[in-house]
Amino acid sequence: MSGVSGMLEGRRASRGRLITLEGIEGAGKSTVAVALREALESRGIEVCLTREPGGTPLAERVRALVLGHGEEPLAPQAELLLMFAARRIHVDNLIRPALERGQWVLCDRFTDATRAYQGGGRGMPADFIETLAGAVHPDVNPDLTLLLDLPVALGLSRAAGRRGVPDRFESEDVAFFERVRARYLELGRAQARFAVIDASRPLATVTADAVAALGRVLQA
Ligand code: Z5A
Repeated sequence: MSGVSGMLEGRRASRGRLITLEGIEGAGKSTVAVALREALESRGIEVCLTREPGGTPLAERVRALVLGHGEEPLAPQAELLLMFAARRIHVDNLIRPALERGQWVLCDRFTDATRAYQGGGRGMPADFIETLAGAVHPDVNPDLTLLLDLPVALGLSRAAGRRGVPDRFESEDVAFFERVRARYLELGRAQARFAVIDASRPLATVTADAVAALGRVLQA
């Protein structure tokens, strides 16, 4: 191997992986993310666990704006742009630097949430979302996406168990979450980077499947 190609190989080998968790409310993403972190760390892999919208102090401020009911209406276009504004901050200030250090990033929601919620749920055009995604994070995309899928009624009942004041999304009706779920499943069928996991089963079973799905990127 020549010097330059050897260096490039080395750089590729040391770059981390981006693993995203997706699903409707109450699917178990946050719970499963913690189990995945433990599974990766037990293999000696350094993990950065984060979430969207948010993940850095400034992006968390955008999260508060977009999830809060606030005093003024928030049009779907404004909501979409705020999601991508928060994402750009998150990618620049946390995700890309972590990947470049060789850490594996576990992200509770990423652009597939925008495709599902703002695209499927709110009806924003898919091509506009893809244009924004291409502009905001052209170089950072998931290596693996775990879609935790479950019936809407079950997700909402789990989430209701630990809810305080409902945020702007939690206040949506069942039909909204059915559209979100349907879009997630379309994405899951269309792209090989997805592992779709039946999240209606007991937590231990769901977690075991999620850890098993890591095999795809551990071997890559
Ligand atoms: N949003 C958007 O619209 N566009 C975007 O681009 C992005 C986000 C990035 C905030 O997300 C909102 O932002 C979100 C979409 C929107 N709104 N909604 N809906 P969030 O991730 O912060 O909020 P969330 O999805 O509502 O989180 P969540 O309800 O906490 O869901 P979860 O993380 O998937 O679930 P969990 O906290 O791990 O589990 C919920 C409960 O169920 C808990 O008591 C668990 O112990 C229990 N649980 C979990 N799994 C099981 C199983 N298998 N069996 C039994 N009980 C279980």
